[in-house]
Amino acid sequence: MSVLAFTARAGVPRREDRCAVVGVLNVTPDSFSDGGRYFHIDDAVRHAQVMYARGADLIDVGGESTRPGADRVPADKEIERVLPVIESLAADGIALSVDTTRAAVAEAAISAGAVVINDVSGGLADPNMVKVAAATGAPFVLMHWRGHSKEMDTLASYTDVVGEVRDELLARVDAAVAAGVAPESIVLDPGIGFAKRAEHNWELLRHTGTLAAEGFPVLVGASRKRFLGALLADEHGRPRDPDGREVATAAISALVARAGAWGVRVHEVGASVDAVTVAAAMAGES
Ligand code: PMM
Repeated sequence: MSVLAFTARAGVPRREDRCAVVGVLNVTPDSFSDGGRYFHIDDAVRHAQVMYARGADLIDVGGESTRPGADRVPADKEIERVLPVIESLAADGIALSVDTTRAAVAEAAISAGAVVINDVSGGLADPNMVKVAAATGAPFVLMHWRGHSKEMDTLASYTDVVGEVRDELLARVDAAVAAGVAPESIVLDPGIGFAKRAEHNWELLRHTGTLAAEGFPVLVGASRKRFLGALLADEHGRPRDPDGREVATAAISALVARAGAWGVRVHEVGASVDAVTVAAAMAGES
């Protein structure tokens, strides 16, 4: 069970004993690795309860797929997907974040009991998002983003990916703070796989400590992503299926935990809880 208490206006809680683990709950028919599996409320709620029991500190509920090329979902549809799940899980005392780029969805989710806003666009997609984050006082994850799913693969152009991602994220921090978001409620995320090619993802992961040195908690979401499928391709160059990327995901969880990440966002919670627990023990933290 989680030891983290996410409270509005109290900043981002940190675990003393290990890196936090955020469980992914995509209530969508089309996410890249678990699309459709938890589209029905009962399945979604049950899966979240299992992840929580396995040690998730937070469950990240999303109603719009962000896989490359995905079509957008209207806001009312997104709300319709996530709200019943959030209401049910919040009633069980489970800590929830809402994974959305829309202010209206974030606002509805927080009213329904979510305690963290996770915006993969870092406040860029919807100008009202920073205002909602400021008004609610909820911890606010700003992820590095350059454009919606349809166009993001064309935006993966960098000369210094680590420096550019850091500077673009810090610009989003400035925008959030200017709108009234407290700096202590901000979490930064390098946006693995979003407008990034494999080499960019590896470079960013290698420099997790550089982003963490900015002083904000850092969340890393590498779980089952395409670059792991490519790394683990078979002898014919066929990428490994998402379900077969779990050991690689857990390895990344251990390594970024060691490099100072605040949290990892993963599909298979148990494996990453074990991985970050090992990382903490190796570092002499637990
Ligand atoms: N990745 C996805 C969705 N939401 N949120 C954060 N903060 N960081 C991520 O890397 C991230 C995210 C896309 O992957 P999914 O299909 O596993 O949800």
